[in-house]
Amino acid sequence: MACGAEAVRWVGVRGPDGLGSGVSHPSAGLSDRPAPSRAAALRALLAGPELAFLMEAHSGLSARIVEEAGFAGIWGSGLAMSASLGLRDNNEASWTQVLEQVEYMADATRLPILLDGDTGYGNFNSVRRLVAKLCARGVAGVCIEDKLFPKTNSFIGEAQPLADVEEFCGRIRAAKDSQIDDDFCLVARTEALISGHPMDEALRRAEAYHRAGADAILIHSKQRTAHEILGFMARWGDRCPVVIVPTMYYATPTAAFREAGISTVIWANHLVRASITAMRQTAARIHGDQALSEVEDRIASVRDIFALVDNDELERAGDRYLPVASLPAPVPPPPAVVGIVLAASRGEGLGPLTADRPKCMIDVRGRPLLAQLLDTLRQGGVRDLAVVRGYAKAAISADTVPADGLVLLDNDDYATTGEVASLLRAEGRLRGETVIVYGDVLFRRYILDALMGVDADIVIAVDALRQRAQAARGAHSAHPRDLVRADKPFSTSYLDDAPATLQEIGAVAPGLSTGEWIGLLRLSPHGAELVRAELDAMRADGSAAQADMPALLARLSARHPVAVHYITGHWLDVDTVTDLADARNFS
Ligand code: SPV
Ligand code: MG
Repeated sequence: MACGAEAVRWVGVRGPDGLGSGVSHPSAGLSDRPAPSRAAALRALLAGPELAFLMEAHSGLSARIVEEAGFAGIWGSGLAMSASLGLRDNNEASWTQVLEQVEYMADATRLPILLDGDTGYGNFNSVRRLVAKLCARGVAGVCIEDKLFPKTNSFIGEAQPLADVEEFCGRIRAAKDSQIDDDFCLVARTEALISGHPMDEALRRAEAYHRAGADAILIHSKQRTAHEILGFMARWGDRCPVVIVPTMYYATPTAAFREAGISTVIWANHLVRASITAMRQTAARIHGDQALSEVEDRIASVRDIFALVDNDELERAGDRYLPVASLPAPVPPPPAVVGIVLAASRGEGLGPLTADRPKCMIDVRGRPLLAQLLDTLRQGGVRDLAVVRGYAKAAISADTVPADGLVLLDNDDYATTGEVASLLRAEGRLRGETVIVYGDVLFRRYILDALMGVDADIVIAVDALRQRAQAARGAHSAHPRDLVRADKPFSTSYLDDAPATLQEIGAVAPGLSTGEWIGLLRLSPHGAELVRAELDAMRADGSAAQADMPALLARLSARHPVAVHYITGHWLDVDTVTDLADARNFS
């Protein structure tokens, strides 16, 4: 029987034989040809002509992320798995605890997993039990190292004692005799170089392990360059596949490994290390702020968690297995929120930076501003997105911004028309809940979330502090046309939660302005109808071609309440080089 011959991902569900070979999804019919076992997949990676890569994972979730990234196989790192349990890489977790951990990983992905089996957790007998259990749990292979139980991580201390060669060969033979799947892979790792022995000893051991039946040799080194590894390869040739772990010689170009004829590179601990950095930063920020708003759009969403653990599958399974009467009435998904991004203008204030692209395509920290804006909109649930292009329109394309269902519309008269003319290009999309935004604006996602929650047909986001902040910096107000006067100013009072309504927008008289519109507005389905009607009226009276968005909002507010949602910073637009410098510091 093959280990883990799943055709589809299964979520902790065993086949009828209880050995993980079954297909959990009944829709995969009996006539479906079984996919090759995961052990066969690992064997193909190890023995194949191309340089292969295994990425570290230490949990079901990280295993999913490795698969999502496109890797073909997983390294079940002893260091990362023990660290994720808060334990040391000294066999503090028992081998059955490791088995449970790797089982979660196997359940969470379809990828072959090479488990770091340390020394095999004892002698030949513990290796036999380990290999049989790994096969039963759909794990594709195991790597054992020629050290003594309990092990110590290779990067701690010097001259760790090695196992006797003959005794270690017995562990290898015991492993190969215990595998249930012919393709199960045993990788024998020699620590000879790590322990300070000469290359001849490393080669002697590798040869002995190869003869004992190892499917591949892992040659480990803790040097800062790959000279030991390349020296080993020069003498080893192609006796059998060689696996390496370039944690210490990380600066070596991957091409050098390819040229040396190495079979497989293990990126051994980089996800657990990345998660430590991310968790530390997030914890420190929340602790310091005693609030969440700064971190919300820098971390994965709750919806992302649901997707990673495949909540949809559970829903589909409920449809199959629950009695119909007990099923909750299906809730239709909410209609997608429409997003219209007005990105037609060049941005004269940016001079040569916009010679070949509109200002929304200027790089801010390595990504065009518009790409970041689209990400924020999508994360906020605005999915049905259209961008109205104009100046240097070829610069905005599916190659340069995240396309995912994006519609590109053109205002080819951008040089002689205003923003309302651009909005008219997207008029047909003004149906249902709609967000309209300038293409050169970046804002934190919580601002969009808050706008979506305002109970009004038309609501605009207004910064109550920007003018004050600019005055304090000695800067003039960059956007007199976006100044706003509402019927009440921003208030920090807990008790003052009455909504504010727009009275005037444009060049508001000095001293009367209560804030600055940030270029972001949200419409309810009825609000979208009101805007369509106003656009019709503007077309009829001839003002549509030249009008800017504040002019449209001024007209709307004369007939309908336009709610003002005050914010205090956490946004940027890019009109000048100073704005751009600010944007580049906006993370
Ligand atoms: C592991 O990832 O646990 C390894 C590789 O064994 S190393 O830490 O380099 O020894
Ligand atoms: Mg290890």
